[in-house]
Amino acid sequence: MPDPSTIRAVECSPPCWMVRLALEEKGLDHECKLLSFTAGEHKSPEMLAKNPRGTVPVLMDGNIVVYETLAILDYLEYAYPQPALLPNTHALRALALTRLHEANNLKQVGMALFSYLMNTKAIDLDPGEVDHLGSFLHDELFFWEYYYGIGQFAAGSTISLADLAVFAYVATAAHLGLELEERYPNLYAFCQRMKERPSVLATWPSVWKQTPYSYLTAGPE
Ligand SMILES: N[C@@H](CCC(=O)N[C@@H](CS)C(=O)NCC(=O)O)C(=O)O
Repeated sequence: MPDPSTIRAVECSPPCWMVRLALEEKGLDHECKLLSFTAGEHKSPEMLAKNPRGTVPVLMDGNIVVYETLAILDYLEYAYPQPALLPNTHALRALALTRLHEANNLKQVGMALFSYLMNTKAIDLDPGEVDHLGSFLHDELFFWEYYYGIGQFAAGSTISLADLAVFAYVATAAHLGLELEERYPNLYAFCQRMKERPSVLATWPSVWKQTPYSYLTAGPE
């Protein structure tokens, strides 16, 4: 890549995290500009000119601007095919793409819960609402626990874009107190493997405390 690409992201955002993971996994020289959500930097005139929806992540690669997480991942895989983050056999690619897009279900339930926890002051948190939103997450994790019992990664024995997406959501939930080890041993093992990867070490949210929160610790039975 002649000029390093730039990504505009916010920390602790799973969609931003998975794009950063893809850039790291591909070994692409890039600059990550972290924006402040609370200061509304993602809706600045400069950002809205790049993405009128004002969402992050946004990737700039030379004159090329890409937003929408899945579009960015697709673009990176096409523009920088090595190392591949999608398998090259038809069957495994089909599986990896299915899992990648299927992870939107995880996004839906995860983001509803994460947004509630992030946007509600601790004193106003309604445990019933946390349990309610958490129950949708648990229903969804059931699928992923099963998938990660089949293979080391979402599509066979090699990491793919699907794994980056799943990891970003599951690791965020774990940071909020989701207990993986007993209830979701396959997902736990997957996350442990991921945590050893240089891409994860390089992008682990700097603002995350050492000890996870306990919001999700007592999940519904
Ligand atoms: N469809 C977008 C959504 C990404 C997204 O939800 N980004 C959040 C941060 S986690 C955001 O920018 N929220 C600000 C907003 O919606 O105004 C994508 O996949 O890139």
